[in-house]
Parts: sequence; C-alpha cells; structure tokens
Amino acid sequence: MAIQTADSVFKVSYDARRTELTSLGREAELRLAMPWLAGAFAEHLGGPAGMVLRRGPFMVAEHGDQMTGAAIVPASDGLEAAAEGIYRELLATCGEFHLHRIWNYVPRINDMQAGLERYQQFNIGRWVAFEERYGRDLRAFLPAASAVGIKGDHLALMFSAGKRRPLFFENPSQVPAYHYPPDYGPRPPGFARGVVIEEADARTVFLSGTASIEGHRSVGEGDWDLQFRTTLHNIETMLGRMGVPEALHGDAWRRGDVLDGGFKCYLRHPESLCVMQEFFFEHTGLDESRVSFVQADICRRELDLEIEAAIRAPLPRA
Ligand code: 3EB
Repeated sequence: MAIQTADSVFKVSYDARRTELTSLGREAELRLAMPWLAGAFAEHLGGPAGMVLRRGPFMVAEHGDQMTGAAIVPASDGLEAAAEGIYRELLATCGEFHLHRIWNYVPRINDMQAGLERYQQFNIGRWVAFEERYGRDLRAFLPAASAVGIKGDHLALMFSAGKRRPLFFENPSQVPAYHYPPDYGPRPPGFARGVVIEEADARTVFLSGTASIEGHRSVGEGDWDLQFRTTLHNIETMLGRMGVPEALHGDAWRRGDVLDGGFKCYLRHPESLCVMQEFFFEHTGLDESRVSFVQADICRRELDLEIEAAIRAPLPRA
C-alpha cells in the first residue's frame, strides 16, 4: 500500500537527475527523474519486512501477505519489446501473488516511433505479456495502474501485490480501458479503474490514474477547468463505488474516518500548478498534507491532468 509509515521498505522519491533504483539491506529506493511540484504526501510501500532481494531485473521485498517491488530498464527504442519483457518478468516474479497496483513511468510517452506512439507500443507489450500468462481471461487479472511520462530513457515500474485477490472496480461512465476501441492503439491499455484489498484490520483502496475521459473520449482539450471537473467527477464515482466516498472530503480525514494515504496529481504543465491546487483544495477541503503534485506527461497528448489515490480506510461497520 502506498501509505506513509516509518518502517516502510520501498521509498519513492522525485526530482532525481536520472532514474535510479538503489537498495541497501532492508531498504530500497526508486528515485524518479520526475519534477516534484508541491505537497507532502510521499509514497512508501510495503511494511516491516525482511530483506530486499533481487529477482531478475526486480528488487522485491516480501512482508507477510504483501509483496512490493520495482525495476528500471533502458527503453530508448522498441518500447513494445521492453514492456513485454519487463511485464513477463513481473508476472513470473509475482508467482501466486495477485497484482494490486502498478505505477508505470514511460520515457517520451507521447513521441512517435516507427509509426506508433510510444504509449501505444507500451500497451502492446503489456497486453501480450498478460495474455501469455492468463490467456483469454486476462482482463480479470489486470491491476489498478497509472502510466505517465518520465525524463531520461529508463522505463520504470513499481508494483504492489498480495496473497489476497483484490476486488475490481470500473466506472460506468467510462469504457473500461481494456475495452477501448482500436482508435487508441492496436492493443488496449491493461488496467482496472480501481481495486480494493480487504485485510483483517482495514481496507486498502487503489484508485488508478484518473483523467478527463467520458466513455472513451477525452473531454476539455485546452480547458484546465473542465478537465479538472470531469476528472473529479470520475474520482467521486469511483471512490463512491469502492466504498470510500468520504476520502474526497478534508473533514473526514481530520475526523479520522480515513486512516492514511492521499492523492497524487500529475500535471503536464507546471504552470497549471496554482490553478489545479486551488481547484482541488476548494472542491474537497483537502490540503497539501494529502495531495501532492508532480510534473509528468499524460498518456493522451490532449490531456493535461491525471489524479490517482492510495487510501487506507477502516473496515465497513457490520
Ligand atoms: C485513461 O483513463 C487515462 O495505461 O496504465 C490512466 C491509468 C491511464 C492507467 C495505463 C492509463 C493507464 O485511459 C490514462
């Protein structure tokens, strides 16, 4: 879970000159070449654990029912092969664990290469690896995810998996990404809109990267206000369906109705930071302590904003 705890094993940090994955005994750090803009919410995955181990290209830590890991691979050319290769390794590394959440960081995500956008190449490779592992039913195994741009030329992946099969959620006002029509690429993006993992003492809620998309169409090109409102509406729908509508209300966090976690906003244009902060804080009553902002390209050229959430919430009352 992407939750702040002192004894966490995997740390994600931003503002690195180049993307690096480092490990020192019981700790690993994924340093991302992604500009940090604002906010205090930081990701720490995992829990008190044994050692961080190397498995193929992955650094992995297991802690009870949970597994956390990350890998970086060079990806200047042929993103399709790079994605297929790293996803094949990932699915092998997970073994019997269920994938819950994957963060994908894709260099030059919107560039065209060999006649195809690099994000579309990435989607082909990811899909092929899931199909190889799960066959025709692959859609039933796709985790929550985000896929955004990163500087440099390393493809980076971070994941959270567990022994529990998650509950999967879709947004009825959006076409499931894994059913997007071929206009968006030869193979669809392989992710679920959200997952919930019910543990003994709490629930972990992963909301995938959420953008201004209705049906399968982007909404509000060039209009930050409309993109924000459409995105927020999608988030409200999803958090409602996942049983944590209160997570969008600052008051609920202050009352302790939400245990931990927060939101992360990817902004294509750093100069949109002030207006996006104002939109978010005004509409939700949340503040910098639970909402962070980074600069990243979004996987659709016309979109300027994507927002994700990782939330730990109490079990529903019986
Ligand atoms: C979308 O809804 C916007 O390719 O893993 C959001 C979350 C998006 C995850 C992915 C893409 C991904 O299609 C983009």
